[in-house]
Amino acid sequence: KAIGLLDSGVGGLTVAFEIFKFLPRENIVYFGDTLHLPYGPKSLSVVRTYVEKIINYLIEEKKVKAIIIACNTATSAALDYVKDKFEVPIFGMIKRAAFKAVTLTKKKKIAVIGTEGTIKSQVYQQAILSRNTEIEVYTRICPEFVTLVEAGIFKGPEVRKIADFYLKPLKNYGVDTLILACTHFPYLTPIIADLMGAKVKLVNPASELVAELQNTLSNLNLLNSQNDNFTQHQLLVSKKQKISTKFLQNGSSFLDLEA
Ligand code: DGN
Repeated sequence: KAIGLLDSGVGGLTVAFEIFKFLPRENIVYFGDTLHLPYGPKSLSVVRTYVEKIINYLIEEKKVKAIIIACNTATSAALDYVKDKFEVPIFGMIKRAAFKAVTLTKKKKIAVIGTEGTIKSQVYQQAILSRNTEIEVYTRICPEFVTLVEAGIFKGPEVRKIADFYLKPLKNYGVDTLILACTHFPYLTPIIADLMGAKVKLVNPASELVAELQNTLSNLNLLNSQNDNFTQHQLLVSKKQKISTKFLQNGSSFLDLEA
């Protein structure tokens, strides 16, 4: 059985990438809800209905053994709502990443960059403060990052200018830890890291998630073993039921696969 992943577009592939790297025996069914992209500016209740529908589909039609909501906006909107509604374990992007940032910050100043939905939901802020109330959390909504990544533009002067606009205030606040709280953003890691400077630690929630996934699936005896047959990964999108070349190119460039 496979693990089902969902996002609004190519962002969740950054999570798939971590799974391929650390749990190479696992098969993935990836659902990009390109019909409803972007999730970021939509109301959380609307996003919740999309997420519930996709989870239903992945469980009923694809028979997945676990679900990863590979999108911070969708996690903010729906994780608490869906997690006890289905019989398979459901994972989100946020808590572990927030806790990791708490352990990393020395200056007690953490920045969180994400979509409007994620930042306004305050889920990161609450998770961080639940561990340490002395931490100052600085947030920034970066919608253009999603647009750039979906367009396959990951570097160059245009990206640098937009990134500088978003990140400068956070740098000026003196944060020493930055959470990439949108699964689209790891595509832009080189520029973000360069602009923030070597002293600022970046947290990619996907890396934290994989550790949690491994633990939970192993406890439930759901990890694939050496004897399990390897079936192919599946990539599905909702828009016109077909995958655009752009989507494939973007995904492949991140995953380092042949397009
Ligand atoms: N990748 C999604 C996230 O992590 O929040 C959001 C992208 C979007 O739909 N705006």
